[in-house]
Amino acid sequence: MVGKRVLGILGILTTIAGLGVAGGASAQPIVGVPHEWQMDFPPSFTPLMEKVASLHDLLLVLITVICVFVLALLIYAMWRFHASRNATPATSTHNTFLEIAWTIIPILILVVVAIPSFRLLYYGDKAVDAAFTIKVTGHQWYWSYAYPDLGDFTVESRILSEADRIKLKPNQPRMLAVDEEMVIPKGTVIRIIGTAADSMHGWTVPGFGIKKTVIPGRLNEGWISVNNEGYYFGQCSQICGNGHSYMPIAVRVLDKPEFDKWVEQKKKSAGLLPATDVASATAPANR
Ligand SMILES: [Cu+2]
Repeated sequence: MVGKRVLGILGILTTIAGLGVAGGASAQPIVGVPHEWQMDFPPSFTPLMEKVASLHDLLLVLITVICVFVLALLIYAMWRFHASRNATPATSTHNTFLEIAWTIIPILILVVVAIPSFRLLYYGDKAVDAAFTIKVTGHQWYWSYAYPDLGDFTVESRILSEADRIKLKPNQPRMLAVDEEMVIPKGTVIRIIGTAADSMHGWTVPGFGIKKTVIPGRLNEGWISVNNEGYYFGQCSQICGNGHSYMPIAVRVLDKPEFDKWVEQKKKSAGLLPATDVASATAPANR
């Protein structure tokens, strides 16, 4: 047990050392990645996840108070009404005050839970004033990301090949690194619409507070707005077949000028811009 814990601590130290190297090697540090011995939620990288975490904290307090109260009542009843202490039991069967109280108080607790829950559901449901839309499509077994508002190019994102997975670079977490990430600008509200090409998949990035089940023939909406640059990771969360564990989600967050450059490059390689005329890349997309 102690040996295991020491190994775990060593693992964390190695991860931290790895992050240092990654930070030096690329402009975007790895921030959204799980680590060994992690407890609790991942840190919140979007306003939505901040709200998810704070609702969780409220519920944790409520549920703890309720459990402690019920346990105390049980222990008290076992002690107070034990046969040795209470040889002749009372015959009363009703207590109007208690019956009203134990009906009304749980109703009030449920209302206290329901109000922030619904608020959070609607907050995460639809993007307000999104800068642009990314259409996420789940395939067996990879993700594709279309940017219809930015020239309609598509990025296909696959897990690293088996050969590359054996020799991971410092900024490539195992089973999470992909050949090409979804790229977004930081601090920008982005509408995510999700669908699937074959079976159901789940587009889930825990630190973003988003978990969209994507379904063939349907469009599901959500949104993200990531505050800081970096690499963030998630995994398909809907059992979708034998490649389920081989379709991680990787998101690279850039600052706005870098992102614009990336978009220009993508448009150019998709044949949406004349290859020689890079200056025209700044012109609005012809749609
Ligand atoms: Cu899947």
